[in-house]
Amino acid sequence: MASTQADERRVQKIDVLVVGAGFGGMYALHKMRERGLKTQAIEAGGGVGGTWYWNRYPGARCDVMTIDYSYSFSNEIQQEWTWTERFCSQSEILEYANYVARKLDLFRDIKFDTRASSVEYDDAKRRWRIETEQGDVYDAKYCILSTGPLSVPKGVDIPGADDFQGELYLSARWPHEKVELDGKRIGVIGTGSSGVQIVSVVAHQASHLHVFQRTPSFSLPMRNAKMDPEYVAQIKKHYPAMREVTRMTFSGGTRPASSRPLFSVPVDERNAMLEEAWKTAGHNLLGIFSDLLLYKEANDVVADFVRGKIGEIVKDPDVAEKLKPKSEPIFARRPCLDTNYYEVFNKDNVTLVDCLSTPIERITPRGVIVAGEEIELDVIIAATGFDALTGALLSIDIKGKQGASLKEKWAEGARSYLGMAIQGFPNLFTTAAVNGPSALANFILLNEQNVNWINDLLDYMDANGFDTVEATEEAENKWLDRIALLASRSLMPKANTWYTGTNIPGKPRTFPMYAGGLGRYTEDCQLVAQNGYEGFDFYSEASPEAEAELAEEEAS
Ligand code: N01
Repeated sequence: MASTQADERRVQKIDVLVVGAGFGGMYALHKMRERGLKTQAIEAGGGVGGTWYWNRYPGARCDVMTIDYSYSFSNEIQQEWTWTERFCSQSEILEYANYVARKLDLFRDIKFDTRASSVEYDDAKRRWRIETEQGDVYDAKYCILSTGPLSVPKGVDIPGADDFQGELYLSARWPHEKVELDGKRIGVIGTGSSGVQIVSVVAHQASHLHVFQRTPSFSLPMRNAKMDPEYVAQIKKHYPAMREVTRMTFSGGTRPASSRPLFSVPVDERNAMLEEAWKTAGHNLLGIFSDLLLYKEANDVVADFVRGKIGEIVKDPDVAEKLKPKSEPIFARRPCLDTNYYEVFNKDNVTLVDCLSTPIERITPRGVIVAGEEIELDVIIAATGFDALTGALLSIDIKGKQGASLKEKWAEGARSYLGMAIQGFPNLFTTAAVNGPSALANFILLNEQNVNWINDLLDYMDANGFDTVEATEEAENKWLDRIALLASRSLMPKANTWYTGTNIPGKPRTFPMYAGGLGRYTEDCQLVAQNGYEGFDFYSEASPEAEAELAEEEAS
């Protein structure tokens, strides 16, 4: 931590530094300011909203219902804001984020276009020194990392990508200015949630669209619709009570969750339930039986049902067959929600390229080579995913006690306690991060739960005269055992996805998220608090040097 005098002059001394101004960072900033702490947030993007700031590709839309995907901490906010659609567009969610930021007067304490480069613990001062790529230096007692699970795009790992002379866009770094796609020859690489949404829209704009699909995804009909004002009024009237319930559910939302295992339901009734879910809202398919993520044979029934629907929609049997996912259980990779995705493959201007049998060999100045043939393109859209869960945290040089690096600590996989605290990194917190439910739960409610829990922890510290808190190694180990146990019961670790890290070459294969649901996770966290913040070590005012002196005095 070499620093010059000039460096020291520009150090800004604050209580809390929050990294990220997505929904987690925004709430963390608000809550820390509310408790009277001098708090600064920094954000790499040019505005608030996190993922919704960056992912502004055509068709970008949330796959969680808007009545759930919104802050619950302020009844004023949830009464004042009115969503227009069941599943809202990226632009409306971004508007919401900006509305909240204005309402809470957050902008004055967020520095945009500012990316954290290093976060280092000073053992002697028991404080964090945070440096940014833009040259800011902060000296903070606490650091809250709300960097998001899906914020580092994987990019295009295909030879020749730099040679392409046409327009190449990453879905997760979509330009702010209008991109003209009408009448162009477009190639979309990747068919996860982003790719599926893009394809469903640009198929109607392109002169010809090539969809480069490696692993097919299961996609379910979103059945989006305008909100009925009477329904909105009913939700608003009962919002506070409704939130009390939803934050203790598995997903953190109003999606149905059944306690009935699939084979407990007679076949006719079961089929009727599947049809009804498909017709009304595809995501209900995940919740109408209790064992779809636990029992492969039950999962197979739903997977077969969806494969059957693909076969019914897509007219060309060869194309339909290629679109049917076969290698992984349904829901083991996050299901996509779409609007007429499979239908676009019936259009004459859409060609599916099966990259499992014919991989993209390289990108050329004029297009893409597949099976030795060049497909000429004006535009390539890469929806190739993210270095998820750990990518954003590990892109910062984070060093804890005695200079220990987080990168080394996490070389074999992420290790933290409750997904909020890391042994060896005192007074540093993460929200909605790896080792918690993260992207498996309603992201906004999870962030609220995390920030509230951290806030309560700080209350406890204040009440007891502690100034430093650190997770113990034992607690971290036990927590990781719990995560592993929950994962071992789930089918989710079976797939090669960003959940398991297998989409990034060299990343250790793990299933690092808490698979027990938001409600159970919340109870686990509550229990830790009730047991006097079991699994944490606390220290009081004295610095380590002062403590060492005291120990010496006592010894003599
Ligand atoms: O990323 P992904 P995403 N050649 O990793 C393919 C959330 N989200 O951005 O699986 C060819 O799912 C890759 O193929 P394969 C949501 O949680 C939410 O789409 O590696 N293909 C895969 O098909 C989601 O789960 C919303 O074989 C290549 C695709 O790219 C998460 O974000 C919307 C390739 C990547 O899919 C991530 O979704 C969007 C290559 N070299 C995202 N490299 C909503 O709320 C990669 N691929 C609706």
